[in-house]
Amino acid sequence: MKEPLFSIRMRAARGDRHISGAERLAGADCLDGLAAGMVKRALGHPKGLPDSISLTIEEIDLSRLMRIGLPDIRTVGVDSVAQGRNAALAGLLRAGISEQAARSAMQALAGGAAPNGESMRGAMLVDALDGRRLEFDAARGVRVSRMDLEERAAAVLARELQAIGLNNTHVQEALVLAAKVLHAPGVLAELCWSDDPDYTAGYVAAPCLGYVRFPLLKPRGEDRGGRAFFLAPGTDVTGLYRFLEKQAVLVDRVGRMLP
Ligand code: WAQ
Ligand code: MG
Ligand code: MG
Ligand code: MG
Repeated sequence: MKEPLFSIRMRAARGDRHISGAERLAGADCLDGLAAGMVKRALGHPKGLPDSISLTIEEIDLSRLMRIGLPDIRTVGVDSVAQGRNAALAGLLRAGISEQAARSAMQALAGGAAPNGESMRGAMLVDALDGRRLEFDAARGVRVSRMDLEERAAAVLARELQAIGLNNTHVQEALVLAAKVLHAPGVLAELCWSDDPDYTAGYVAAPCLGYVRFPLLKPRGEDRGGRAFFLAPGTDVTGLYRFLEKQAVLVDRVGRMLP
């Protein structure tokens, strides 16, 4: 990527309803194209037309750029939402999350984790032992940004995802986000399913599991979804926010596609 490097982020909402968000890193020559694409995406979102779209562009401090790899990817076939959620629960338990914390996070995601009963703009932070919510603002959550794929890694990933029929924006963006989250201090695991009504897949990610996808974690048509990051008890939450929101991360290698 050309220097200087910029963070470009979009967020679209209608009133207090979160519609869409996106975050990329790019050189100055790519910013106009990315901005146009983000505006188009916000205006064409299945959650409806936003009444506000914010774009933020900020230069990144390259001396502090961190380079990481993507987790390995695996898909677990499931026949129903109940089976998907049970399999995701089993994954979280294997990653060391307590059953209470895993179940209460799932319940929150299913019921709309924001105070207005809808999806949050960012992720919940959940104590991995007692299940307590630790984010500072329950509508906003923590929004992970300042991360992207390097061009060469993006090309390799697109080719490899293509080969298994998974080359879509949801998967690519979720992989990059999960990679950064798994490198965050104190995060033991992540649980996610989309808030887009036509996208039913979700995943559990953890250092010991990689990125494990489940094609059905919610019913089609459902527009409540979100993310939970499970934290080791005693994690410095302020420091975690700083890392997730501010630390620039470039993904420069892909993981394995596991059967
Ligand atoms: N930081 C924190 N939370 C976020 C972010 C972010 N950058 N982006 C989205 N979220 C939260 C927010 O609560 C959204 O409502 C929710 O996650 C869902 O976001 O392998 O598409 O972008 O097939 O709709 C996962 C499965 C797809 C991909 C996830 O999420 C696969 C997806 P979406
Ligand atoms: Mg995203
Ligand atoms: Mg997204
Ligand atoms: Mg969405």
